[in-house]
Amino acid sequence: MLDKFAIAKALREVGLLLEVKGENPFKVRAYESGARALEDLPGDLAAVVAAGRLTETRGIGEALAKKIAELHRTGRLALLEELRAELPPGVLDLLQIPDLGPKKIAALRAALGIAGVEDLKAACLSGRVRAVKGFGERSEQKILEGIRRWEARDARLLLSVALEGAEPLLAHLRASPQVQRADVAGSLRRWKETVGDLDLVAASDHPAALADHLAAHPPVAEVMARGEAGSRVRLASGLQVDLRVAPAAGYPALLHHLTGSKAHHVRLRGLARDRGYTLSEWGLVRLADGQPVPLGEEADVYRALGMQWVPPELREDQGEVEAALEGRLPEDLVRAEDVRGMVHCHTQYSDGRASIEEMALAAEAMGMEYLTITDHSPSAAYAGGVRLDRLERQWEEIERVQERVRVRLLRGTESDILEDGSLDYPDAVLERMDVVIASIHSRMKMGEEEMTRRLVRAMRLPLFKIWGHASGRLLGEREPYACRVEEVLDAIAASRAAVEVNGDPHRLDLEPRWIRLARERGIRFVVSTDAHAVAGLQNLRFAVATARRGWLRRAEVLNTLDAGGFARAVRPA
Ligand code: DGT
Ligand code: CA
Ligand code: CA
Ligand code: ZN
Repeated sequence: MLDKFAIAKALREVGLLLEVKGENPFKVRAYESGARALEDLPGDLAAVVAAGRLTETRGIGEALAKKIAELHRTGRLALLEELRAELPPGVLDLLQIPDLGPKKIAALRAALGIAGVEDLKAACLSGRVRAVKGFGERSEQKILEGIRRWEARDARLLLSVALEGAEPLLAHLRASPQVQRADVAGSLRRWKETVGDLDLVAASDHPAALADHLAAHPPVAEVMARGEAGSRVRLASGLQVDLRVAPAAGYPALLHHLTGSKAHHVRLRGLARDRGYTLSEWGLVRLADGQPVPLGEEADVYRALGMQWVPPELREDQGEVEAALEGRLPEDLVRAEDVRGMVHCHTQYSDGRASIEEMALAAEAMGMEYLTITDHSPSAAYAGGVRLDRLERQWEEIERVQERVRVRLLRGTESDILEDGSLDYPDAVLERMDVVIASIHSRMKMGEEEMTRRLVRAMRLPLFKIWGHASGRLLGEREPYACRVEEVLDAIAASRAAVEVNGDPHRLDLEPRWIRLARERGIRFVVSTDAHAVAGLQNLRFAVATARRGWLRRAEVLNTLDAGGFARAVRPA
């Protein structure tokens, strides 16, 4: 059965396809507004459909209600399937190109058989578009420019890249005397692994001056729009930034609104209505007398609705609303300041750039009590895996450096999980380590059955190990390998093992939905950096954020223990 967001998406697609076909604009718009109404529909969709009460919602008429019911019941819509059969899939992308409306698309399709953006780009580059009636050299250039912008807009950025763009911007805004407060909102504040665009919020009585101030920031390449409520700019890096401005009294509601997620908000709006309020970016308003509830902080929104404050990382409608209403949202989610040791760090012995001492001093400067030195094992030859003779030398060096630093150095390895599920290095060597991380770096394309068996076997080995970058995904580059994760988690729960939350911004692995399934099994975690240089130690914040998105509490994270406690908890033998 489809949920309301999936149904809304299908309705939008119908609207767009009808638009390309040149249908009556009112009909086209009905699908878009119907989709929006559906997304904001409070309560249980199944009940509303069953009771035939869809049409009670403004924006949903008789005809649309039928289609929603059909989608809800069958997961399909005959009309949508007809339209898809009639039009090539790429035309939806064409509609997204600025200045390219349905009429022009129809003309280009008829004259050149353009079926998608790639076709259109090629046609522009080879000068075929200018030959079509109604187009010219100038419009060809404009279309190419539009395609370039569309391509840039389509790309989602890594969390870390977005954060790098956001931090100086935020500092720039906060430096303005006309700004009382400013914060990051949107997916970045929720620490999502990728970010579509940056949302910033500022409290100020001078929105126009603030728009100028933002435009004067050197990384801003283009001002795309500006008005009383804020402005939208594009940075030279391609990152799009939405700045929204409100007077101080309206700031908490605006920050809350723009933090999202949309799904979380839909739930809160429903709750607000049940309690006699409306909640929007403009504030929380009592329906009875139209009076706004004064909000000093974002937390006041939740207080007024009779629920716990929900940390931004949890605002995804994944059960946090129910938990906050019942007061069972954990108050002790792991925080960066809880972490007492750096786990999963590489040095020059394998593919790291820093020496043992440099890593140690950097960890010490960050206030860490211990650091695990976990270079690659011999099988990872491409990454300079440490062979036995060099391992002896590394251990000697660790001993020497230990005399000069306060931070406790633990000797370990990131041992390859070999094809058959055994670990690299002989057992006798592994047993002499302080800590063993076990990761897959080879034969990642094996089938689900074989991969699951390989991992279950590795996790069941008697020595304690930490499953490293568990899913193997590289964001935007490599999908997780095929594997029945829950079966591996079952094996971990029954053996001596823990799971890593890897803070490398390309990985952020294990991802939150799997973390939650592991938690349910009582599995323990580490938050790690996978640092290959001193700078990589800063990955800790991404690991912590990802752990929080998976609802991990401090007590579930082994490297919140002191050095002695941690060493006892992870001792291999
Ligand atoms: P992104 O940019 O794709 O990584 O994800 P977000 O969550 O930053 O989304 P964005 O930038 O489109 O909008 C920022 C927030 O504004 C979003 O998290 C919630 C709110 N918002 C935007 N559009 C809607 C909407 O149509 N309905 C509701 N309820 N909230 C919205
Ligand atoms: Ca955003
Ligand atoms: Ca936005
Ligand atoms: Zn690795």
